[in-house]
Amino acid sequence: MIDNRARYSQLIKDEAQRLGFMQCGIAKADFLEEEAPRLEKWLANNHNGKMAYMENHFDKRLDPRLLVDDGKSVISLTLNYFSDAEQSDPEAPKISKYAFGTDYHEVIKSKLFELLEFIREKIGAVSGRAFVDSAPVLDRAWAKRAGIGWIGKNSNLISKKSGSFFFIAELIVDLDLVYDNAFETDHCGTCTKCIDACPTEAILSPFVIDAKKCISYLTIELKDEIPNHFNNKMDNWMFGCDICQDVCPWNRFSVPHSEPAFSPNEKLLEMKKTDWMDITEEVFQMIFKNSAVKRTKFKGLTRNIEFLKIDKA
Ligand code: B12
Ligand code: SF4
Ligand code: SF4
Repeated sequence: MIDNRARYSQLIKDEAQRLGFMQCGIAKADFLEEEAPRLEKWLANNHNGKMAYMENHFDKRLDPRLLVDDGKSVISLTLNYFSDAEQSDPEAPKISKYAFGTDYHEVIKSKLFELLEFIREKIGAVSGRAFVDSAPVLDRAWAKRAGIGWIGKNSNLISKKSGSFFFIAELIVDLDLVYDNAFETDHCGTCTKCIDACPTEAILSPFVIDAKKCISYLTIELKDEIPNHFNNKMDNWMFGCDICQDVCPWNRFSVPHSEPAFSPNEKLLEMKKTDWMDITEEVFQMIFKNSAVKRTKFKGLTRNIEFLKIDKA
């Protein structure tokens, strides 16, 4: 019998590239032994804060075979979101690059479904599921296993070719494929730029983030008031934070994405500080129509903007 695994793996990688994914690697679906005690400790220390969903499905998060019956392979995919566009007013409250355009969940899901459909068409009756971000899957651990990059001290997955401004997604399938070598080397070396630059000291030690202190958590995930002790520490971020990636030397190699759906909303880039301070729900709905920023709702974004007013006081 001819072993088709190599041919299938190549077909999948070629199609992933055609769909616009930046990198594609494949790992054997297995228990994440090294990550299990780290995740357990992270949760035990309540580094997840009020993200209760991180406590759910502990076993599934560590074993993809519990998510897809007879799952054999995890196909890891990355999609570039780097943009060199900037908000025109340097005083305007800042928004993370990843949220400039259309919500990435929508954009990536449709590409993943196309890839799964392609696999079924070319290879046969393959069972599988598509995951991006919100599922109980350790996206970065899988991308590392699939040979895409290493986990940096800021806990982001970094690729030597393209830095870290990319999303990670997976297809978990019941198909045997050829597995890439895990990325075993660390290229942070003695650098500590991300740890030194984090304004809220959220990077407790290399690789360990206390989400409760991270501006991304405070501005997006936290539904309560932002605690007062973060006054003057938010560095003018109103949605997400890019600091620990902006300072990373590996991001000198980032190139702007070519995904039309991620093109920045022009109005968003033009808004002046005063426009943000006076933003109405109507303007919010217009600018963030298909954006991930809708996640905070108008109420959440204005809470963040209000907090920055105190910040500047
Ligand atoms: C919860 C979450 C957050 C939380 C917590 C962050 C965190 N570090 O966990 C908050 C809200 C703070 C957050 C912020 C951001 N996030 Co987020 N987030 C997630 C989510 C949903 C789960 C992450 C998770 O499982 N955390 C649990 C902890 C335990 O995992 P971990 O931090 O990866 O921890 C590992 C390391 O600590 C490692 N470790 C511990 N000790 C050691 C020692 C050694 C030697 C080594 C090698 C490793 C190691 O082991 C742990 C287990 O694998 C993922 C999506 C997903 N499903 O994976 C996106 C995800 C990680 N986020 C993403 C992004 C883009 C961001 C932001 C950049 C957004 C922004 N601009 O505001 C920031 C970056 C902040 C930061 N420095 O991490 C991307 C990262 C892409 C990439 N290139 O890495 C992901 C993968 C979403 C996606 N699908 O693209 N996020
Ligand atoms: S995203 Fe910002 S607040 Fe969060 S760890 Fe990185 S630098 Fe710190
Ligand atoms: S800034 Fe330095 S330490 Fe931090 S992730 Fe980048 S290379 Fe690693």
